[in-house]
Amino acid sequence: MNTLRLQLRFLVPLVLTLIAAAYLAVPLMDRLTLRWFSRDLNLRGSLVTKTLSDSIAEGLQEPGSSRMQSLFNRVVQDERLVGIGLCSLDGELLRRSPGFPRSLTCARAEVIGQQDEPQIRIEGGPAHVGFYPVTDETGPIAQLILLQDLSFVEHRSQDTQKYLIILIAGLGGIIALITVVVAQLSWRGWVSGARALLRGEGLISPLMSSAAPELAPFAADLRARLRDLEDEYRRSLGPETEWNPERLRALLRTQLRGDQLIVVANREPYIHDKVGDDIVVKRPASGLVTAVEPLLRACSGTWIAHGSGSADAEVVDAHDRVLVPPGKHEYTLRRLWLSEEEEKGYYYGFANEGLWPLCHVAHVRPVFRESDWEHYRAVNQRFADAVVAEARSEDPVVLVQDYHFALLPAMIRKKLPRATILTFWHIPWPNPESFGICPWRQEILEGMLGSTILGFHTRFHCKNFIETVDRYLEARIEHEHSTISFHDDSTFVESYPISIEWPSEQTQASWLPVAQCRQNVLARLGLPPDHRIAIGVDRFDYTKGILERIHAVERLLEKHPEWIGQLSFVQIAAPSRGSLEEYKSFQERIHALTERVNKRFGFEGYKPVHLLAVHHDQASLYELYRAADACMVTSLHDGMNLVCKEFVAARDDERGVLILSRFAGAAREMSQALIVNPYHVEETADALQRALTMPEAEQRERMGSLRMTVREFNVYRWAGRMLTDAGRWRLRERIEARVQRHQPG
Ligand code: ADQ
Repeated sequence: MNTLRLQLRFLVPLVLTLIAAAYLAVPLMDRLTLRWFSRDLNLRGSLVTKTLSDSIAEGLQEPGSSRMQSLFNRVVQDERLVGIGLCSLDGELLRRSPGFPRSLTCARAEVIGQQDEPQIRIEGGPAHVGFYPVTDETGPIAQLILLQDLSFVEHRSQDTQKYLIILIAGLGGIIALITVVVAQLSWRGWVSGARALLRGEGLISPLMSSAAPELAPFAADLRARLRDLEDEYRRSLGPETEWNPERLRALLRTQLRGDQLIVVANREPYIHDKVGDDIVVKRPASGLVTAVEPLLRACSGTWIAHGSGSADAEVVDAHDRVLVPPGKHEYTLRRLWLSEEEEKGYYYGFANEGLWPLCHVAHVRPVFRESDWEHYRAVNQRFADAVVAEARSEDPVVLVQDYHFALLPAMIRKKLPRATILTFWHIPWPNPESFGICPWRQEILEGMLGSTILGFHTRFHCKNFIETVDRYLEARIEHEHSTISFHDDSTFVESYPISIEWPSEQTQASWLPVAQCRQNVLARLGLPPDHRIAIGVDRFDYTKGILERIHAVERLLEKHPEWIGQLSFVQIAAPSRGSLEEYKSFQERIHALTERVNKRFGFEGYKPVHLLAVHHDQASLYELYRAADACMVTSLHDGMNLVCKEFVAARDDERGVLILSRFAGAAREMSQALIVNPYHVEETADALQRALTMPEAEQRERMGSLRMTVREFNVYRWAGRMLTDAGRWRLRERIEARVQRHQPG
């Protein structure tokens, strides 16, 4: 509508101007053409006069003869010559042809003949008046008046007018069309610019691009102002939006009326290991555990997981249950034992050699083996049986976690049709073409559609999933409600961006000051006190972009040799899936690369890259986060990534810079980080340079804003949104069941 109004505002004056131009141009054209034709007719007249001169001279010798008259009669047979008259030198009209007006005297013809537009109107229309001397060898002997038809000029002028108007109208039409197209395009450009601006990228990203480097300071300033406004807005919303354990508990009490909560995840939140004669408790390095544990601690319930610790079996009761966290006993951990064969086929095989690379498009080829699939199916069934055994009612709320359990939802639904099953897929979902290579794609989709609610980190993954179902199953999809109906069940597909638990005041109070953390970390690594450090914290996995990160550090040292001896990159890599060939060779490549870079730029007492491939406890992880100048998260593909959120949570001093891959789900929320394409080593190296030289005020500004985002969009909000949706769903089901009960017949 707005574009239309804008275009009309431009087009109406344009059309009016063209009409006015046509009105002015037509008479001008008429006069111009008339002059051209007059000049031609004069030439023609002179020629005719010259041709007739001899005959006229002879005629004048014989005044009584009729030769002159018959000559004139012949001459006017030319359709253009409408009259001819002969004047004596003293201005007397001696002869005239038929059609020559009586009123035209020689004197008048002479005056008219000298004008710019020598014409008179006679019976047949306008006529050109030419007045020419007739000469012989003695000099002028008479004057000849030639009247030539001018009506053809009028006809031509009318034709010219017609063509001119058509031309102007055509021209107007073309200009209008171009205007409309240009206006549409530029309007769309502005609209998308404005939309992007509202998303926080805005006109800034194009401005920040290399296309307009001179505008970069302006864009940075604009971005800073926008951030201020955004922060101000968030602050004004304040505690209204805060999600915490109390609110989650209240939600369970009110919306879910204290219904039983069962979590199914492959990984257990606490591992009991035998070290010598002692049993030690370990927390696994897992994003899923980091996210789901606070939920169960807040709401109690049962966590069913594979018992993988060497002393796990020693601490459980007769029903394979143990209360956790150790010493606090806030919820139940139910362990399920897997044989080596089962673990190999279901966990390492189908889940981690098949589904993991299938969903992460990170250029590692998925492997699908029939035997792995069989184990995957069987283990899923065993977990489903465990859920049924743990359920105290026929409608518990079951939270199924991750790609290890794609078949579980439908298996639970079969035994507990009234259960509310929330499945959360912690890794990306690929596009239908990529997913299509899985030989059991249909079974997997059908299994997942046993869920009441199916959650992904981002809308993009939801869209991919819905499109995959659309491609491979006969299901009804309601796009506007994001719902898939398959057989008699329907599944609500929604994005729930996962997060971490925001550290409590008590936890924050337990942290050492940042300066102390720096000192401890530097001392541990044998580095001088003013040394700068960048860090990476990951499971040792090929999707995390560790290789690309070390290449970027190497490139930085090449481009800015002033950092050699001043900067070290510390990579903490928790051992992961090391028995798989792909992981083994990847980890070897990282070790080799580290060695090469250290050889190239290191010297006695200085290593540019410190690779610590060991598991760290939470306290030492946070100490490292607090000690770092920059944290590099360069995943090649990541559902969300929690390390970046932990880094931000650890920085209560509002310093330190986050470098974040655009291929991590977290990049959608954390736009104040330095966002990079990890495949572009140069770009990542430049971002690292920018991070290391970033003024403190900018660090504070960026970190302050990031902290507010992570604090607000915390893991309780993630769980709360899912459970609220589940509560609404259950209420609807109950009402529907009641209505059906009261229906006659
Ligand atoms: P992960 O692939 O495991 O999670 P991520 O989200 O980064 O990835 O979580 C890793 C967790 O392990 C973090 O809590 C981190 O602190 C911890 N960790 C890493 N290295 C460690 C080390 N050396 N010692 C101890 N702990 C370490 C999957 C998906 C992610 C998604 C999460 C949650 O791949 O995209 O964010 O699930 O949904």
